[in-house]
Order: sequence, then C-alpha cells, then structure tokens
Amino acid sequence: MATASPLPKPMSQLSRAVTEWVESVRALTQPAEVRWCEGTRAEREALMAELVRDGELLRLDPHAFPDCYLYRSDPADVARVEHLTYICTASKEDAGPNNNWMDPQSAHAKMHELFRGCMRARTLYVIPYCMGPIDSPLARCGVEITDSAYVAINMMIMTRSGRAALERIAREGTFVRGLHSTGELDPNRRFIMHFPEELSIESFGSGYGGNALLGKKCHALRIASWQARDEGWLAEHMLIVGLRSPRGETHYVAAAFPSACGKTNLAMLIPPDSMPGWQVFTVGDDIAWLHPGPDGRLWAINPEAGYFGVVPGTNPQTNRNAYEMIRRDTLFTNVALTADQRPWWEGLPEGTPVIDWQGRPYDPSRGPAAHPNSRFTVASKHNPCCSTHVDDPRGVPISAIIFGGRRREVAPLVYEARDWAHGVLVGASVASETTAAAVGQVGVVRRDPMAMQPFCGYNFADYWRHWLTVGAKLTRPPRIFHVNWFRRDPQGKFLWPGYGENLRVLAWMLERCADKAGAVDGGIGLLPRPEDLNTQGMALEPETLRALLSVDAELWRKEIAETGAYLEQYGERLPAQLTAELAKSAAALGA
Ligand code: SAT
Ligand code: MN
Repeated sequence: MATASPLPKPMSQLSRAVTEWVESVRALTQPAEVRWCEGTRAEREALMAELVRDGELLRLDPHAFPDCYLYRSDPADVARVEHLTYICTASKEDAGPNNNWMDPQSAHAKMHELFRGCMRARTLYVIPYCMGPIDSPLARCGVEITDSAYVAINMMIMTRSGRAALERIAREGTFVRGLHSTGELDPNRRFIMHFPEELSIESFGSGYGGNALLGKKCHALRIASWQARDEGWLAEHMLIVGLRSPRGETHYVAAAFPSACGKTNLAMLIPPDSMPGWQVFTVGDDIAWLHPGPDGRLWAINPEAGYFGVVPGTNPQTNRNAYEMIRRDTLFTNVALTADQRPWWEGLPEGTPVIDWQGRPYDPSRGPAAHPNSRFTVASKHNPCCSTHVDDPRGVPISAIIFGGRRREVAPLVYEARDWAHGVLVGASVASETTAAAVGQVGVVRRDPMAMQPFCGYNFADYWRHWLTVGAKLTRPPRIFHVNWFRRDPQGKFLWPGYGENLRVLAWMLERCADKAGAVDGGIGLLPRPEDLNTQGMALEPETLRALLSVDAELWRKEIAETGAYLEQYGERLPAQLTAELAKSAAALGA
C-alpha cells in the first residue's frame, strides 16, 4: 500500500531565527513579494526565464552555448569598491590601518536610512547557503537577502544554497546575516559594511561581484577571517590545486594572488606536453579555509561551489579547461557579442564582436569590446579537471603554500621561505600591480599582504600574529614559497611564459617538500639553481632563466626598507617575530 510522503515544510518554517530576521527586513524594506530559494535547478531556470522575459538577461546562441546567458551591469558598477567597503568594529584599532572603519552604531543608522522602503515594487529573495561541503564540520552557513535576481542566481551557482543549508542553520542556530539591495546603483549612495562582531553584512547600491554576492568576499573572507581567528583556523584568498606526479603521488597546494592575477588559470592548469604523466585537479580557484588537523597538517576546504572568473584572455592556449567549461550552463557578465549571439572577449581567437559590453555597436576607439573585469559564473562541477575531493568533508591536506604578486621587477620567479615564521613575513610583504578587479588606477604597485589587503576583516598585525599561532600548532606545516610569473625585461616583455609552464615551478616545490631538490640561499630565501628547474622541452634562453632567478641586492635592500616602513605603521601590535625575520633578510643582503 502506497503512503503519500508528507509535504515538505515551507522554508519559512524551518528556522525561527531566520524567519524573524526576514520579517524584520521585510518590514524595513517593504518588498512587493518575498521568495525563499529552495536551491533547485528548476527554480534557477524559472528565474532565468523571467529575467530573459524582462530583458535583464540575454539568452546566448543555444546551439554553440547551451544554457548560457549574458548580463550587462550598470556601466558604473563593474568592480569591487574598496573605498566604500568598511569594517565596523566597536574599537577602531581592531579594524586596523588596513581597513576603512566606521563605528557600528553610525554605520547601522546610515544603512537603515538607505534600506528603508528600498525594495518597494521589488521581490525580496531569501538565499540560505552553506560555504563548504554541506556535511563538513569546517563549513559555515549564511543567509543572503537581496532584491537582485541576478545576485540570487549567482549565489545559487557559487554556493550550496537552499533547503539543505537552511536545515543546517536550524540545527546549528548560527548564521551570517547578509542584507543586500541594489538601491538605485548610485555610486554616492553605495556602501559595503561588515559587522564581524555581529556576524553580519549590509551592502547597498551595487549589484556587482564581490560587492553583492555576499557569500564570497564579504562572508568567506572578511567575516570568516574574524571567525577563523576566534576559532583557530585561517580564511584565505587562495586557490587549492591537487598535483599528481608521474610517480602517482598527489600533493595539494594553496596559493594566494591578488584578484585577476591568474588564480583560476593556475587552479585549472594544463601540464605542457613536455611534462608527460602529470595531472592537475582543481579544488578551488579563489578562497581556501585552512584548519590545523589532528595529524599536525593543515587541511583545506574550498567554501565555494562555483567560479566567478575573469573572462578576457581565456582561450584554448591559455586555459583550455576554462575555455571548455564556459561553453554551457554559464552566466556571463559584461562580455561582448558576435552577430550570431555568441559571447566574445579580448583574447578569443574566433568570432568578431559587433556589440560591446555596454550593448552598443562595437567601436574599437571606445576601448575593449568586453570589459577587462568581465566575468563568468559557472558551477565547479563543469570544470573538466575538478577534484573528486571538492565535497570531501575533511578537505585536503596542504603540502605547500604559495604567495605571489604581479611585479615587473624585483621578485624572482620563485623562492622558498626559510621556515613558517619567515613565510609569514614573505606573505606579509606581498606587493602587486593593481588590476581591473577593483575600481581605481590599474598597474600601480601597492602592498597586498597575503593578497588579503581588500579582504582581511581585522587588523593585519593581529592577523599575522594569528598566522604565527596557527603555524606553531602544526607539527607538519606546509612549506611556504613566493612566485612572480610577471617579471619583465627592460623592454616590457614577460620573461616567463606562464600558464601551463608554471607546473615546472610547482614541481620544484614538491621536490623541495620531499627533500629531493636543490636550492641556494639567496638572502631573501632559498632559490632553485637553473639546473634545479625542469625546463626540458621549453624554449627558454639560459640568460632568461638566470634573469628570472636573479636577486638584485640593491633593489632588494630598497624593497626590505619599504617593507619595514610599511610594517611599522602597525605599531606595537606588530609581532616582533616579523621584525626579527626582516632583520635576518636585511643582514643576509648586507643592508
Ligand atoms: O568581485 S570579486 O571579489 O568577486 C572578484 C575578485 O575581485 O576577485
Ligand atoms: Mn578573488
């Protein structure tokens, strides 16, 4: 005898805390309708269809790009706005010199005025989500309320969202509250506020990326870094990649680079033909949550379930995996269009742009066809080299940590830190040329410690101290390295080919971890000798390799002095261990 299965409870009855919060936001923002997102594919498709009907989304050529859509943002809303992003802690010192600060009371009052009635005639979407595998003790949950269907769709791709996440929240009782409204997209009425002490985020006036997909930078980095400090782990702006050597050993590496410096490409790297037997598996392309494990190693999960990657430059030569991944089921933002409704971007070898990212007839005199920060949003399971461990509740053990920046000069191709404490200094010293991922001038060198300058939710001095504390707990800590794929010759030409060839540098690191590869002390740390790197099958002149591995003592003494001056602004909170490590490097270079 068949028994009818009971109807599932409405989402609004699963967690009283969430329902009460939604009710208070509804009363404040006055939406026409409230929709709880179940997180199903059918629901996402229905939402996309609605947006296509309303002219907000464009369906791309369904034969060449099945289930792909184009969204065009407001032309003045195309990147993160760091100058309008605040950490609101009771004490200003807790936010540190690395953050804009506002006192929580004033910030709440300001945001309250902006949110009052802002959703009239709009739909309020409730998106419960879990950052990390749904059954992982390392994962943490949140709820985003937004009046942007585009944001809701992105969150459904980027996170494990819907009923299962809400059930976990109901069990655990805690969640990060993220309230978002696009407002009028007025840059003068735009704020991204974080209240780490309350585990909450309030974002108004932007619909773009890290300003609006609150699970990503706002929760998984700024709020999570604070939670991680309290709980003894690290929330980092790092990709996670698995490398299987021809011997069949797999090692996992986590790497921090500033936005738009090739994290997605490194995470999906394709080994060059001249390195047979190597295999690469992506665990994550942007964010890593790292926990000391019971075995004394550092274990990592990727809190995200999708990629919000830079589109321009993606092609079969630079990243064939990404090129193939974004041919179906992908949401494009701010790319150009061909005459036959296919997406187009700079660096694509085929097709001709006829409509630019703003929807105007393409005219090269007005700049690139696709916006330099145009993005794809796609589920990680579509990545041809996605790791089988993405849903592993334990995460993966990390053998090496890499820091990197975009530097024309100074930093060599690669060097290894002397030990963990020196590695923390190496991370704290990262400087990089700015990119289109954030509003502002592109190409100027700025300090970007651990690639976290825009994302650390508290005082960097406390954060470095926390890094030192975590390291002290590890009996088998990962080795720490620094790389620079972007070094150029005096004519401005890149010295290193990058992309798949980066595997040669990673292979050296793994050999170092196994105590099998040589290195020399270069004062700043340990460098490979030219013969330590496998360059077989590469067209690289010996002088080029020497230049890539050279340390200019004069430039480095200047770099060390600049790093020292930078660190000094953190005053008494700066861990003495960092100053001591800097002094060691200075002495080694004869400064
Ligand atoms: O805008 S995002 O923060 O999502 C992308 C990035 O800057 O890395
Ligand atoms: Mn990023």
